[in-house]
Amino acid sequence: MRYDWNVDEISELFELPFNDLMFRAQQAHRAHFDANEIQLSTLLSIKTGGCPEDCKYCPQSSRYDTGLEKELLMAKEEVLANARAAKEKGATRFCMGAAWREPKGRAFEIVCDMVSEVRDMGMETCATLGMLNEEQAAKLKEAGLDYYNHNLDTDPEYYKEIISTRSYEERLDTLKHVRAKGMSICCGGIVGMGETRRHRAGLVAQLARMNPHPESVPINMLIKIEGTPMENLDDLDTFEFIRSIAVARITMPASHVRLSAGREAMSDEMQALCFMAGANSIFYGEKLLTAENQDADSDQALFERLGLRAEEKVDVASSRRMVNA
Ligand code: SAM
Ligand code: DTB
Ligand code: SF4
Repeated sequence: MRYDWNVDEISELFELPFNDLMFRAQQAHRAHFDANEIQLSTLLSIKTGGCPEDCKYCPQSSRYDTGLEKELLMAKEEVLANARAAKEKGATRFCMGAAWREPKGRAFEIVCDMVSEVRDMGMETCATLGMLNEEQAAKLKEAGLDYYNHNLDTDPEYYKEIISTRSYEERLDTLKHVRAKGMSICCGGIVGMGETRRHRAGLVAQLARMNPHPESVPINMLIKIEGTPMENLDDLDTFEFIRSIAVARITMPASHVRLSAGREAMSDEMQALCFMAGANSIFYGEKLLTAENQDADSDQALFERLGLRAEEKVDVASSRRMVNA
């Protein structure tokens, strides 16, 4: 496994003829995975809107008028009912997201309880709650959290165009605490935010230089939300999105690369190309956090047409041993 990728090398991958890039990605994919299996994660927003951060893409920032109603922390029973429904539909991982800068006080304790109870249902647990300190990471681990999602979002240089209220370094610190407490990392970014190809290569370099690599790498296509500063950006060339997935697959061959936000606007053919480029995970269910997603029925129909299968639950501890081998 390589952890020394530099931005020039990754830019060269982006420059490859499309067919060559896809071939390289498929070789990497098949060396580590069954290429016809897709991991299914279901998201739930457990605390929506009113976030003090200024992430320019985000419908949940209180700085933009996106028409979203700010809500209180969802009741535990409702969260558990959602997790049960997700499990019944075939999801193996349940990810709870909160529009917080960082978790605090009683709400954090309640989230830890939610994590424990979802894990007791036999699902993998994931949470995305903003920045964590060492103590919070330890508490989540103790509660039974398998994965923590915290994205780098973009290249370190381009980052200052997107977010001013939290630094890149702070993000890396949170990831360090998560890793130190023995949880798996879900970390990726967004493409289509007006960045250059070099910036996309820079984001992938940040991820692929982590040792070990993040176990899950969500690649999000920007959803242009009305009311955010990004609502009128030009669309990214769809092949460039597929290339980003392929480059993530080649540089982090044993990680689950997730075709994440933006799938609702993608054709079946586009999604099939993303799977061919090495994506082997999706968000499954009608909603992401606040935005629409493909519905489960259309995903099942697409899987049927492509001969894809949902991945069975893997033992997190043993997959970690494989990654480190
Ligand atoms: N508040 C926490 C945080 O930012 O760490 C957790 C939730 S936040 C909504 C999780 C991730 O969703 C962001 O890091 C970003 O990558 C992604 N995201 C948010 N809005 C998006 C959009 N409009 N399009 C694509 N991805 C988006
Ligand atoms: C990730 O990388 N994408 C997800 C998840 N991690 C938390 C979130 C996408 C959010 C899209 C906008 C919304 O639903 O509000
Ligand atoms: Fe808040 Fe997370 Fe949205 Fe940023 S991405 S505004 S931190 S909810």
